[in-house]
Amino acid sequence: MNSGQNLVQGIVRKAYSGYYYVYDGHCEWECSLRGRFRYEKQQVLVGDRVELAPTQDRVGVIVKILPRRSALFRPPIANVDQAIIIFSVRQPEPNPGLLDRFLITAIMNQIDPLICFNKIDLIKDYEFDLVSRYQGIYPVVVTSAVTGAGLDRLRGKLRGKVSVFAGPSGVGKSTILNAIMPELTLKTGAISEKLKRGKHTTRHVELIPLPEDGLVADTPGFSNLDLPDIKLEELARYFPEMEEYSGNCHFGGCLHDKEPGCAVKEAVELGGIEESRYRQYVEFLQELRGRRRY
Ligand SMILES: Nc1nc2c(ncn2[C@@H]2O[C@H](COP(=O)(O)OP(=O)(O)OP(=O)(O)O)[C@@H](O)[C@H]2O)c(=O)[nH]1
Ligand SMILES: [Zn+2]
Repeated sequence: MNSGQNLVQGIVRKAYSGYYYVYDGHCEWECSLRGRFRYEKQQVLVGDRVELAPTQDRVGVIVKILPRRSALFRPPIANVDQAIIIFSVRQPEPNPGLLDRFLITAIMNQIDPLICFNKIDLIKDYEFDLVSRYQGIYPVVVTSAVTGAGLDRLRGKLRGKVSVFAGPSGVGKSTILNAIMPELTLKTGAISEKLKRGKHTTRHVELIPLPEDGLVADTPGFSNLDLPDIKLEELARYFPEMEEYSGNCHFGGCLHDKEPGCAVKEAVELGGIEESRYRQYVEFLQELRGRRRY
């Protein structure tokens, strides 16, 4: 290969049977991998920033994977900036414990979480109590894919970033994606079909370019999520609202559980920390403790 050749930089948007589709910001290149990658067992993930050497019009060979900022393995995708964690306010009812598991998983993978409560058209009161559980801790957007409420705000949050839509099945992930890109409805419809099939075969991810800059991947719904392995004393880091207080606990290494003089528990009593979040923290603590015995 001619080393003086112009290389093109882009992001791997999808991978099918040995071919990688790389988006350079304007158009898509169908690429194979230089043999060396297979030899070195270096895996190219959707989301990877790569350099490709053009061989024909819109066809090339991936010659280099640029350093990854982050990598998720379920779904397999690299360099995600943010996870849009979508839960519906009804149908299905939201499960806050599961939402907290999604949050912890995102943070652990260096991905900024954004919570989206969808199907707001199904309830009367906009201030349903789950919003207050997260407000001020994580960005929260409230949407309805049916009425269009909140979709402009969500669109704004996706601009210029690589995002994944995550959340349980049936909360409206694909519907929102279609609603924010009306001009691509047919195409994304076809994509979600593929995604659904993907669930039963190999897991399949695809980054879809948004009309206003930014890439989004839809993922199949997860109905459960294992807590990652976290040291007990590190669990509080995944509850940012506790960090503000934990320095004032009487004991260094306080787990904010049964210890006396715990500033976190005091903040819960005084209303500085949402009690339901604290109870979830204690539940996770028990779960991680239980795991350690074996
Ligand atoms: N009332 C109401 N229904 C919605 C809304 N958004 C989606 N739905 C409906 O909810 C159902 C599930 O929507 P999907 O978009 O398939 O959900 P999903 O999260 O992609 O589900 P999976 O693909 O299983 O992960 C569909 O019948 C949608 O029409 C909404 O904002 N309001
Ligand atoms: Zn404490």
